[in-house]
Amino acid sequence: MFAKPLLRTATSWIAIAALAACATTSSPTGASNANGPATAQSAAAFVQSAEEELLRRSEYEGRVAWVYNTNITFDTEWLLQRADAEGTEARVRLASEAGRYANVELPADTRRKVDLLRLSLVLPAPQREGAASELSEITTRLASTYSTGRIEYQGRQVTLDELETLMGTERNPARLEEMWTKWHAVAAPMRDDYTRMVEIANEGARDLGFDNVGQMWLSNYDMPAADMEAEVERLWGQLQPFYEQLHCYVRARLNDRYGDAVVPEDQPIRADLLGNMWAQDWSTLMPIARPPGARATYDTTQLLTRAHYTPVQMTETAERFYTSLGFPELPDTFWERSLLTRPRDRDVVCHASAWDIDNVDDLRVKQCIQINAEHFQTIHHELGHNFYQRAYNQQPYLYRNGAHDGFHEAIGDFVALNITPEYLTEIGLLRRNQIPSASSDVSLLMERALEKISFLPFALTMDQWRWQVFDGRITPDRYNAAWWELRERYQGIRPPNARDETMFDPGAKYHIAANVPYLRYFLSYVLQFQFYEAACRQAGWEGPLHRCTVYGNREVGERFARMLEMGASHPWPDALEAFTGTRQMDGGAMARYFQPLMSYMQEENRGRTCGW
Ligand code: X8Z
Ligand code: ZN
Repeated sequence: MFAKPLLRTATSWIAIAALAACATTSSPTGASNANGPATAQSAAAFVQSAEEELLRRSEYEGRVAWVYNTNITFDTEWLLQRADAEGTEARVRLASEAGRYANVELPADTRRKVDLLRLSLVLPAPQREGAASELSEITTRLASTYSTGRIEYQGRQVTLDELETLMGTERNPARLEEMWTKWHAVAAPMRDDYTRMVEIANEGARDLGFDNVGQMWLSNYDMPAADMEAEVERLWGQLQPFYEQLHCYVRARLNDRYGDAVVPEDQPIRADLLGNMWAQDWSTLMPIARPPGARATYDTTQLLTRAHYTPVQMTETAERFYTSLGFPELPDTFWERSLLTRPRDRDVVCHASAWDIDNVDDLRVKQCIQINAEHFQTIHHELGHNFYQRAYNQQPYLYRNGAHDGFHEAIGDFVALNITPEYLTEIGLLRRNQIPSASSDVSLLMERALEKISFLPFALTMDQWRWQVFDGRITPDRYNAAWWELRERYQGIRPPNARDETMFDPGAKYHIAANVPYLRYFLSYVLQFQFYEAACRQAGWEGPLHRCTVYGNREVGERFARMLEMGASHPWPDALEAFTGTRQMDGGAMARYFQPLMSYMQEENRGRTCGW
């Protein structure tokens, strides 16, 4: 991750390269080239000059990308394409040069930086003339098609952020199908661009000595790509039984609501009925999925609305959690330069992101905040990126990054797990007499499960599809069919109507249109529970895990900060160990958190035929 927007878009950092004209040919075998023989000494000099160059470029690229992201016009697209193409050329040149040191013995620190340089691109371009420009033109067009997409619904032009809210509140299947289908149609024109993009980027990956782009993405976890793929399988194996129970339980509740014709109990669930455009977060189904007989708990959206919260107040509240742990306040420039609501007069990239424009302290969030529970979570998520960025800003440039990308995604989500009823009382959003009693634990856990467990197979599908597209197992004539096969296999869902190859349904999700790898979120959902369990143990918490909050706990904050300050300076197991005491990613913490709910669901599902 180099550029600065965190959740860098394809455009802002895929590319990021430069000086195409003077690119040297790579020689991954380590032979000498125009730069002289590859030795430990030349490696140290190469790394130093690469860090200087990238630091310089990254601020420029960050500002160009910010201007595009907050005001999409012909000219900002033009600027972005150019900065992106130059950035890609520079990074390809550096990655290629780094490849020369593959078989040279180097001191550990230099070896780590050389390896990071080799992996610094999301979508590499081949080094031939014009390739980086063509790639940037395509990725910018894909990103803009997504972010400027609108549909006509009930006589008006509706943007995606509005549609997302409607998908969570509308319960009429015909209207849900209409919104879903029209939004997915926005992505159909992306198909040819996506096909060409895969060809170019794969050629770029092969030039750098990788089999394909997917293998390159999987090589970014301090272990061989094949081992990482096996790790993912292992983690999914730990948590899959929870998803199977949740799927079974939710399908039965939807069946109660909609009947056999709409939700047959032996079929995959219709994707548009799950309360979210991508069926990746089912928490808005809480009114339908609430355990029968359980008393209604509080509704966070209602608490925020009744307290007349504004987007700025939601952000201040999130900031306060971090300062309560001992982190310094955000700088004034954060408040002056962030974009916290959708502007009425121009197109922007509304998908939330966090930025560190100068790699030091020019931190910003860009989020079209709406006053609801999901956006309250998201602003905690985004600030997690910002506090991480500032914590590691003393590291050398190449280490100003997450221990791995899943860590970066997990920081703010770990903090948001601390939003318990007791915490909401402490900050004055919930009255003491509204704190749900222990008999509501199953409801509280159900709401979290609808958010967290439902997400896991979705996240896997996103990159399973891309890994297979990049390695050729999925060919362009099967893009859509393969997408739905994976969605059915992992998530047990189906589209509301027939799909065919004139459509491009994967592109209806931001991270595919914008080329942001997605495995990071799967890993984050596992890691955030490991962080949370460790933090609560450090705090001496003794009650049920999901009631624990470490709000205000400076000791936990200090130990947490020690992990964040490491950035990417060490292999990720070192960072994980610094905070949690373990060196392995492990679904056990998430499983323990949800165990009381698991027992409840198993009981409820007794006699049902689960699966699809
Ligand atoms: O993209 C995001 C963040 C920015 S890194 C808002 N998330 C994923 C998504 O929206 O699909 C957070 C959860 C998963
Ligand atoms: Zn994020």
